[in-house]
Amino acid sequence: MDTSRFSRRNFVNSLGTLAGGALLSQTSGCKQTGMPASKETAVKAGPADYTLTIAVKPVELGKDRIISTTTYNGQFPGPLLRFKEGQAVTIDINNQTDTPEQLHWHGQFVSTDVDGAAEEGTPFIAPHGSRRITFVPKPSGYRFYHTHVRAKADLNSGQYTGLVGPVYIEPKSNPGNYDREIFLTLKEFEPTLSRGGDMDMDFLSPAATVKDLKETGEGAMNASLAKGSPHGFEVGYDSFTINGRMLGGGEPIQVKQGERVLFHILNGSATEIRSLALPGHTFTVVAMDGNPIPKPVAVPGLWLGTAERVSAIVEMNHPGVWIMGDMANDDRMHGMGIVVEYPGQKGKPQWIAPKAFSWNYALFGNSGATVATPDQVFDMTFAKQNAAADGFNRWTINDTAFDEEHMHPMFQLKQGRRYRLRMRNASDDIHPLHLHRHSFELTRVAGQPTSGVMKDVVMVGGYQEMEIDFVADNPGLTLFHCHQQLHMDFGFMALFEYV
Ligand SMILES: [Cu+2]
Repeated sequence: MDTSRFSRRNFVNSLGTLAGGALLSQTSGCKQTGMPASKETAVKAGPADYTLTIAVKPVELGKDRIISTTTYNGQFPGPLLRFKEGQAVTIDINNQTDTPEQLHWHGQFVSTDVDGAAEEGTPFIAPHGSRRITFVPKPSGYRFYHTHVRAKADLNSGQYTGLVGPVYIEPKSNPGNYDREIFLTLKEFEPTLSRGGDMDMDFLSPAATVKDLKETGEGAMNASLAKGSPHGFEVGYDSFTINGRMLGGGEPIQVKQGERVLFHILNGSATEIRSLALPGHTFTVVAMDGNPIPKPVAVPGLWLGTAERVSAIVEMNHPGVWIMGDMANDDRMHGMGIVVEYPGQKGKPQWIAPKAFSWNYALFGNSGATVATPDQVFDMTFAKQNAAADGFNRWTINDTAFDEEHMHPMFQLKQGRRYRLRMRNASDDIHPLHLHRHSFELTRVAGQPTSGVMKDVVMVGGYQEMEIDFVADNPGLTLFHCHQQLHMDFGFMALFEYV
């Protein structure tokens, strides 16, 4: 341990307490990172608006179930940060761990200096160091923050830990027709590596696959297996939680008959796709990834890829004691659920599976609507090299795996132009693709045209295609990657640069 730094920090901390924090902020804000203040907003002196401290702490997932993991402020999920759209915030981020950290402001239009991705040039928060950032939160809606380091084979790192927390940016006006809001973060703990095959998930609609993608993907996989290679590593989990509590291990959600509850649901998983249903109730989706959809749509349940958010209103009109939980029985029985209880109702919480339904993003958009013609189309083909990276699958975009030697920007943007990404998935896995610092519009889902759904993560089905458009309106290096931690860590990333 670097004792000189340790003692200097202690000294500074005690001075900061005595002198009202002004000296502390000057010291910790710039010195340790060697970086100037954020270009978009001057870093203010004095106490920060928020402090987030990254440290390993015990987390109680349920009765007699305490684990140790890295957290924000000693809790899981990290504290709900409620910002006001357009009103600058100053945040101190302290890293009390032995490894460098990155804190990513997922879904916000911020500068590369604060976005929280080393690939874009955001400075690391040094081990036992801190960093002060100031930025203007935008756009309004449901966002989140999470660690953005590559974990690779270390399942005590990256988003396998508890480093996930919700953000809500209050719009300037809020016409919400609901009685109360409840934030739910879905997250697994106690990860382990396995050689198991992929989970068979066929919930996406349209289901049509593309012949040449399937031939390419299956050809590559069969060739690898024929050479005697096992399947690449996957990650499984021992415990499943909603807001850090396994089913039955936390307080039930108490609701009143007739109440309209707006649920803000985040899939905070490192690797898994989640689903959610509440027996006898429907979800009226009003926003996806925090962005209002063209019109509310009622569905029997929800599906969320890693990092996706859904905001949905549930009208409480079916009294009882219910389990709101994942439709996967095994995951729900290992904790992925929360009890919803009406007043005066007794008995064991009940689960009833909803009728089978599929998840079609186009259902939430405008059908038959035309979108603006893009200035340029980028073709992207995603492929898997089975078990090619020390037993892990290696992932490529247009035959290039992103790593320390291949960080060169793959795509060039001109400010103000509209671009289309034509994403083609030559693997059988579903990939939740994420674009940093911008949002995009879904324009074609597995061949079906749509418009009006603005997102920052979208699932692309196995051997399927998806088209998304975005406007290059936030200059600076921009990271694009699969949000599945195992995929992003082993090559599934690319950079856009503004030229
Ligand atoms: Cu992926």
